[in-house]
Amino acid sequence: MRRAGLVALVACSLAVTAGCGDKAEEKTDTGGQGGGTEQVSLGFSQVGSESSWRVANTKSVQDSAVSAGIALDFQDGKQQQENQITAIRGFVQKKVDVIAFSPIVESGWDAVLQEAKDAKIPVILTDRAIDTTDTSLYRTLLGSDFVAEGRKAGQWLVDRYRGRQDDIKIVQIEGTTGSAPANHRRVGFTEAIESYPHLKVIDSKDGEFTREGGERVMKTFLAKHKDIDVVYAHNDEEGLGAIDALEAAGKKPGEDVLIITVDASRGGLEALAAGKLNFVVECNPLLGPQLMDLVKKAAAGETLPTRVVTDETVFDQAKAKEVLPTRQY
Ligand code: GYE
Repeated sequence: MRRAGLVALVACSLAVTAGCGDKAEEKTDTGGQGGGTEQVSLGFSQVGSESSWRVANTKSVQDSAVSAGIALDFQDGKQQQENQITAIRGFVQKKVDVIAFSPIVESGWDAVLQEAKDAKIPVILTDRAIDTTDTSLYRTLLGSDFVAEGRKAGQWLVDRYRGRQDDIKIVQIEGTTGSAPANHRRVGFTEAIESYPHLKVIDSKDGEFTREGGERVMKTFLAKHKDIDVVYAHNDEEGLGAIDALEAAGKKPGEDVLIITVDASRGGLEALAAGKLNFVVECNPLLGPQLMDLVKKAAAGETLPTRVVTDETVFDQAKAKEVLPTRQY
């Protein structure tokens, strides 16, 4: 039985409450940190735990649910879309008040989201977008602008090699194939460099957003291509994996080969401060507090903005050293 329902049942048996059993009366007053509002139940399906970004995101969602007084049903998708679909179906059966999820890939969600819509449960996308023609299947998308992140990475490269005429050979380690951040970070980067024909992407491969994936892909690039100048990795873990592969091949990451990554997690910023990465674009995982606000509004039947974009910056070595002592993740 879902938690809100269980709490309501206990409340009903303890007090004579007019209307117990009503859909609206099923919820109960949480008091305390919930600020006296009725307890809302949230089903949340996470991608997995592939990166420190993801771990920080999970913690942010869980901590914020506690402080917002929201009953969270957290399900780990373990990198599989089928697991996420099963979780969402489960949320519909449990009749949670709101469903939120971070879709591992962009396509293939229409059928299950239609089930949520039929059950009148509002859906909030967090972190990653979906590809659908029916935007009524979700209420809002909270998260970063991945195209902008890709552009920032590309722009840094344009500035770094301004005035150079010789070919600069770039390899790209992409995030999970079919995911919004991989698709959009590739598009933004390509857009930023496309008017500079000497900036050449000579190879691009999926590193699954993991350190092992980044290392494996970088090894194949090193075996295949001579004189790689730049690595553009779609997240810090893949960049750290590329560092491992370069060092194993006797090369100096950050000097012999420049590396750009996205996320700005502690591990990424440490490698940047140590001069092994050269530029890191920030992607903020601490979406929990904003998500809980949206959840409460959705549960109250309020209209949500269709898109909520998070504020983000970029880091060079000096800035990494400056923020590291207080970095939360
Ligand atoms: O950049 C990466 C994670 O979807 C923004 O997923 C997120 C990405 C993040 O695995 O580290």
